[in-house]
Amino acid sequence: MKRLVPVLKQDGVNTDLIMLIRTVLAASKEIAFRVSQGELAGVLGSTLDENIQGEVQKKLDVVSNQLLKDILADDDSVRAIASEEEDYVVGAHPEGKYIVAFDPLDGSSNIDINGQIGTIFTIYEARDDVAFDSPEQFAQKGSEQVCAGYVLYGASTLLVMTTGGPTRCYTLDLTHGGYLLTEDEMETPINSKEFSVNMANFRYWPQNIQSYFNDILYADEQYAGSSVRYNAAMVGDVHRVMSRGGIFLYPADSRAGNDNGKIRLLYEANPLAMLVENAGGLATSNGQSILDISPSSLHQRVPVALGSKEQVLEFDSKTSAD
Ligand code: AFP
Repeated sequence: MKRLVPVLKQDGVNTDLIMLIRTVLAASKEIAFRVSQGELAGVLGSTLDENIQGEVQKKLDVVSNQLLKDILADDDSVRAIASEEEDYVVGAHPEGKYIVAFDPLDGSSNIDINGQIGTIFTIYEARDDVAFDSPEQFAQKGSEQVCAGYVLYGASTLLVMTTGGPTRCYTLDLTHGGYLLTEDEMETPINSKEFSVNMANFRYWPQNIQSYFNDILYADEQYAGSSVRYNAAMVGDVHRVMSRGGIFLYPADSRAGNDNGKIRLLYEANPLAMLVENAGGLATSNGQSILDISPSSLHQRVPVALGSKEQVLEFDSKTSAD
């Protein structure tokens, strides 16, 4: 099995970016170790704090955020850092070539039940036309990402990553501590009968989304035999969708603060959209390509539909305003 660095070299990735990816992954291995230790590492449970999203922070969220921030701030190639757990951009090295954003621990409600959780990360080239630590550094479209990936801390620890080419899957080999290539090119099936969505939000959805689900659940015979599969960790749900097909949905709803849904553009939607599309799937927001959205703020949220191409196209056509 091939190791990570030779694969990246074979993909023509430049040395600076390879080194930076290795930095991110060094932190991911520390996190994987703490996840595997669970209660023994003292990382389960909540802190008394809330993050910028108004969510209570879990201890592992805070530990993972600190690990990533510290290791990235030490890397000369990093100009600025943004994290779902930080209110503001963290400046690093004014001459650094790259900016890095991450969700240190996605799916944190799963931490205490030993469920799937993950780290999502994205890398862009730094902009020279704005201050090194300005939020404008991160106001780049998802199509500008030079690397997107996630590490899924599940039964095994998986790295799913693209540097512009195919989406590749690696497995953490605990015997030598490195990621080994286990799936050369992930391919999202073009259609399926699986739906990944929090159905309990039905009452808060606009009418077009409710009608779409009424068809699937009750009305339209072509959907007989469908299943709903939901983890409450987007990283796990998207991994399933990419592996065996399906659609992940988090629409806008009528609850306070959810007029654009819950998923953050920078830390979740953009990296996962790039991974899904480079695996042959599709990722949209209100019918528009997620990767074409011009960001308006660091912690912006967007409605999300991503996964099997035909299912996403069908969702967009059935729910479009026209
Ligand atoms: P946390 O990491 O804050 O737990 O949020 C996870 C998440 O953003 C995404 O990974 C899930 O798909 C979604 O929230 C789950 O939200 P609901 O609990 O509202 O279904």
